[in-house]
Amino acid sequence: MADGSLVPAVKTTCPYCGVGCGVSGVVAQARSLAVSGDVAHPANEGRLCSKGSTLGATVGLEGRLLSPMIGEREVGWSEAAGLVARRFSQTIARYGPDSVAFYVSGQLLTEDYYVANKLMKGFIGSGNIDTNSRLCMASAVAAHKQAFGADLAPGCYEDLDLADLVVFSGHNAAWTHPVLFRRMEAQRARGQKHVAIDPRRTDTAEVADLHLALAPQMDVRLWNGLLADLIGRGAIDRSFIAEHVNGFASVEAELAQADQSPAAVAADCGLDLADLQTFFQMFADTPKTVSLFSMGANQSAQGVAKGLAILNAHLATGRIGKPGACPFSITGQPNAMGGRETGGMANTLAGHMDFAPDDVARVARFWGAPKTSPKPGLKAVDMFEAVHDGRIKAIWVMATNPAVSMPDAGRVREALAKCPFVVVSDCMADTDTMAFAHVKLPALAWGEKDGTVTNSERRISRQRALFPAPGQAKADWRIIAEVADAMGFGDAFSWARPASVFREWTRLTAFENLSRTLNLSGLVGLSQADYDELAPVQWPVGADRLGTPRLFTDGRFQTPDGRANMMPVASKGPATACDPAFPLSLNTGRIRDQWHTMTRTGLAADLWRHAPEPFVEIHPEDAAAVGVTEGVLTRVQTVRGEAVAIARLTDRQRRGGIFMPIHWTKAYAPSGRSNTLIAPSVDATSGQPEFKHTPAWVRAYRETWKGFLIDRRGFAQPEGADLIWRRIPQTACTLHEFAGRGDEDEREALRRWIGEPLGELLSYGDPATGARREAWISGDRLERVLFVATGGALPPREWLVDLFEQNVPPAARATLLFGRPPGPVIDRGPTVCACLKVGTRTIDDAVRGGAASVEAIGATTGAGTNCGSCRPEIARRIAALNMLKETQDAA
Ligand SMILES: Nc1nc2c(c(=O)[nH]1)N[C@H]1C(S)=C(S)[C@@H](COP(=O)(O)OP(=O)(O)OC[C@H]3O[C@@H](n4cnc5c(=O)[nH]c(N)nc54)[C@H](O)[C@@H]3O)O[C@H]1N2
Ligand SMILES: Nc1nc2c(c(=O)[nH]1)N[C@H]1C(S)=C(S)[C@@H](COP(=O)(O)OP(=O)(O)OC[C@H]3O[C@@H](n4cnc5c(=O)[nH]c(N)nc54)[C@H](O)[C@@H]3O)O[C@H]1N2
Ligand code: SF4
Ligand SMILES: [Mo]
Repeated sequence: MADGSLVPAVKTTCPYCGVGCGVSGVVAQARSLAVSGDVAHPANEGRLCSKGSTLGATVGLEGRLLSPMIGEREVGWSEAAGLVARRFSQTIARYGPDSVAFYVSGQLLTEDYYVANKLMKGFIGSGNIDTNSRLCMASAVAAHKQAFGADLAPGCYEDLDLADLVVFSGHNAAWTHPVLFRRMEAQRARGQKHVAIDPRRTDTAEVADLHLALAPQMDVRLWNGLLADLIGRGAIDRSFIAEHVNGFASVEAELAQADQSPAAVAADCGLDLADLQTFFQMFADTPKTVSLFSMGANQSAQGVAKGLAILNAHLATGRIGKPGACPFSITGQPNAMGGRETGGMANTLAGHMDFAPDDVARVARFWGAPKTSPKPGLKAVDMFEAVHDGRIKAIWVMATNPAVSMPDAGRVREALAKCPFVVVSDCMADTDTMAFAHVKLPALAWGEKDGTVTNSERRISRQRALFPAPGQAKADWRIIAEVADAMGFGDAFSWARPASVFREWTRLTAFENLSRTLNLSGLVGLSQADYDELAPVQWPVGADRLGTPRLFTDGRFQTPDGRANMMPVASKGPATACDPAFPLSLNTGRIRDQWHTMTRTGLAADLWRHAPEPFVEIHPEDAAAVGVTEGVLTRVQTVRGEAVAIARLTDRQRRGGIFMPIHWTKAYAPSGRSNTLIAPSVDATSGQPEFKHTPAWVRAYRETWKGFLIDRRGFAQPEGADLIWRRIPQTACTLHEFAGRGDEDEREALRRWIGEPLGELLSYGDPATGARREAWISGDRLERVLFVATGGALPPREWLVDLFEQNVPPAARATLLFGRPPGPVIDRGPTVCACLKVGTRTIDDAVRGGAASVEAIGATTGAGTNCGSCRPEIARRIAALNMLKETQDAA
């Protein structure tokens, strides 16, 4: 409020990861927002990570799509929705319902998801709606269905507090679920033990009690070996198996097909025998064990088998449905769960119903939709293949960026470019996928949307609007309903508000429900006020509306006989083996401070400082073998394509493996995109791609010149130029790093492309080498700095970047072209703590000043005291500096 009195906080939910933290937001003026963690939300009890804490920096209207567009023409909603409806209807009339598709996202709200699914499966009559959860959760879903009879996540976050042992399987929780990780870290004080199973020594693995750096894709071998060992020791729960589990004998028979001795298992997994035995012993000794599994398990051509192998170990030991004991598939996106509930996947119907004839008939009855699809549709990879070969002629993409995030992204781009009709709904105007859209539909963003999401522990929370809808943007569910109306299905899509959609959805979960665990009967008929006030609650929700924290407490599962299934699984290793041409296993995943394709976290300058450029991590010995050194631009090639990234040499990487982050796009680093490299090998059951392994090779890029440009505006890579280009947003300017292999003409073309800004030019050039330095100043405001070199080092960028935030002091003019301040050089080093903006130098100084623990660093510098996701990195710096000191002292 203008008079400065207290503005009421709005409680909502973070739009990023599946932890589902409660956020309390206070809107100051127009689009300015202060956020803090909601202390009353059970998922986070007031904590937020670096991404959640910087939400306020992402709610401006810069870069938003604010009006529907047909081609490059802004149009009204009726024209846009009318065209989408007409083209979809015509395509269906001519080629049948399976000639169209929706590709949706775990970042839609449950209400959006429900409406999209109702339109495609119920009224268009095709199963062709799939979601980016196919790239994320599909393997866990399939494993849950086989073992439990339905896609049911057994545990809850309280189990993570109560556990005595937590196993992280392919899960870098310290970076990807930081608030939960912090919660578990707190339990270590009372003795909770952590084991990380990951080929890389991630920040999660680094601080764990035990790290098993297994060879890529060997998880099934490891978990089968564990189960065999448990059976051998008599450490399984025979009475639980007798009462509640089918299939134990067939699993035992399958185990007998291979040598399960710890020595054989350790050898195949590339592990130290003693480490493996330590793990087996810890698991055997600890009834309260939670096994978290994430993308290192799911994103595999044997992702379902990996999940089942983990579930088998828990079923055989009866460690499920008990406080502190469960297998726990952790979800990535804020509403991955909601999508699974409402039938966002091509192979399920809404409300955890499948394509069994009875289910189809029931859903059709409920919807009054006799055309309801009787069969599943195409899964994501097959769906884009069908777009490529012309079977699908119209596709509508909502809240996901497949031109970046799908495997073999080059082929997906080809498919989109060929597709006769592409519709994209997004809140941002210039995503890589938007570039292919014939019709662009402006969606509400986080902070404007209103509805529900379900987190990893089945907890339904409200996302609430903080701002009014900007421009013409509309809620996703409403956009879909308007198109449905224009297609002639209006009666079934006539909700007035999200609460009306939610009520219909809850009624469906309860409809003729004799055995489905997913039942929201207690929320049926919620009034608008109740919906507005809805407190976070875990499904199933009965009449008392208290919800259900833990499933299977009575040992009953959702199978016909109420017993869980242990399923025999055999280890297969990677889908494609490495060979002399492609000797390295390319693994991909997330960095700490960015969210996926960076359309939103990319708006917060602070989130760029931890890892500003695409990189490839390589073991020093593998790098040495091909002449790649620390910090050089490096080509990474697979049979699918090539990318160029900065080499980071580290022994945290296994020999024979390399790692690239997934986040870079055409918008930020066209040649740094990981997914042009990824082969689309999928799990035969789940259809989930093997994102964690593609055979690859690396070589130095060997640029002939390089440079950087700091400008008030951001520049995309010059059209047609064969440069390695990175655009790195800063607080008051954009830093661009580039390199090329061409000659003077290439450098001149770049200068022409960027043009000349306003102001006075200070410059230095050396025609002999082609080196060039320019600074443009208007008044005492710095407009641009351009440095180009054909050899030698370039100065640090930090001081120059900082100058854009202030006036250029007269003394600085003299040293601008050296890139150095007149006085001592500022060098904060890369950011370690994004929340408190603390860099490596500050931390190193504190260590040298005597701070000997993560806590002491926190007390002196503030680093690590907010979300804590940098704590492992701080611990590593302390250890490294202490080691250095010891060696120096000894010498
Ligand atoms: N900062 C941040 N957090 C996020 C996201 C983000 O974009 N940024 N995205 C969210 C989403 S949607 C998701 S799905 C989650 C994902 O969360 P995580 O699954 O934790 O993230 P990833 O980095 O994809 O992969 C996890 C680990 O799997 C390991 N791995 C690779 N191959 C294997 C293998 O064969 N076996 C085993 N055991 N491990 C292997 C990788 O080395 C990697 O460290 O994160 C969520 N949280
Ligand atoms: N190599 C490799 N590839 C991977 C992975 C990997 O580990 N390795 N991980 C995979 C996984 S687990 C995931 S989840 C995917 C994620 O990949 P994507 O889903 O493609 O990534 P996002 O950047 O989250 O895309 C979300 C898009 O929706 C927009 N958006 C945000 N909110 C809304 C909204 O409310 N409405 C609408 N209409 N639009 C909105 C955003 O601006 C953005 O363009 O990537 C997958 N790809
Ligand atoms: S852990 Fe971070 S990204 Fe995930 S929900 Fe919480 S604040 Fe958001
Ligand atoms: Mo994900």
